[in-house]
Amino acid sequence: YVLKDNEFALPNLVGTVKRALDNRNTRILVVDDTRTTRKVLARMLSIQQYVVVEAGSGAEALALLDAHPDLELVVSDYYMPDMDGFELARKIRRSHPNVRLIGISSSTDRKTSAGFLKAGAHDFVARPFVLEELQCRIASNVETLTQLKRLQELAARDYLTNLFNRRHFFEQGPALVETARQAGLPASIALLDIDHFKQLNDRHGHDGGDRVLDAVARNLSRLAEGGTNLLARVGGEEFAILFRGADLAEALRLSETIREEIAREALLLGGETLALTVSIGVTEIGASERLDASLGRADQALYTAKQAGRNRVCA
Ligand code: GH3
Ligand code: MG
Ligand code: MG
Ligand code: MG
Repeated sequence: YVLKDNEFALPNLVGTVKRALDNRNTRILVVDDTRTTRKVLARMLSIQQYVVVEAGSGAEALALLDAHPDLELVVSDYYMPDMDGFELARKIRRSHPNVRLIGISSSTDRKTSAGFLKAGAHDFVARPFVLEELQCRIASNVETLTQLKRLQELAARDYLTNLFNRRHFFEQGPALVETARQAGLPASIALLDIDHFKQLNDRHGHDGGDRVLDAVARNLSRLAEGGTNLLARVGGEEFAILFRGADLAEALRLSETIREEIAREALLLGGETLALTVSIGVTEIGASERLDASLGRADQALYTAKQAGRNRVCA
């Protein structure tokens, strides 16, 4: 199949295609044992500004997907010597469930497209390639990827503060603790609760309280969100920080700094300067301990801090 240069002129794009072209940073993996086919596809796709990576076999494709989590879309041939497209599709669906997969089928053989769909592919493109069909099928899959990412982001965030929410904390926390363990490092949790928040709500209304929560969240992001920490709003006016690589002593030091910074910050609300303080309970996460058990212990330490007069850090 020989592509003439004028075939690359973009037709009048509407809807899906147009939107997907706004998401051109999508990385596409093209898998085909025939170099010529790979090059034709790669050229058609890179003309549309997608970033294209090529693999000459199923094994190479799987290795590339393992090494590059930013590869989100795979276009795969069927006939390949070591591992055919169906087997590759099944393997990708098992090992990389978020990757979109498009099979290449010959337009004279409908069984290949059916086989790809049965093996878990999301779509297929027929050969010989027709530029507009390829564009549209790629574009609609890219759009699905974009929407999924948007939904995942929404599901992980708290609407008021835009911090990670409790669900995300419990979904991602255990894996973060595990990476610390594998590196031989400790991990700790701090549970932070705003002092006398009810009074603040009573005095300034629920909206005022919300603004204070947002301000505290922004402060915490600045103080505690970083490469090795996981910060989340885990309750109404409760926030949790998972410190990776910090033992109890280190987590106590970090929490004390956070407490001081928040107490120092002057918050202006309804023409009034608020003296806002927080209490923090800290605990080190035990080996192979469940995250909710660690958080429960941090909650007990928080209770101790409240009993001892608030605006303090306890273990
Ligand atoms: P303590 O020092 O013992 O923590 O006292 P407190 O008044 O902060 O007591 P508590 O933690 O039990 O009160 C939490 C209050 O936070 C109760 C609830 O009405 C309020 N709250 C929870 N979520 C929100 C929210 O999203 N917005 C606002 N404005 N208030 C909230
Ligand atoms: Mg082939
Ligand atoms: Mg509370
Ligand atoms: Mg409170």
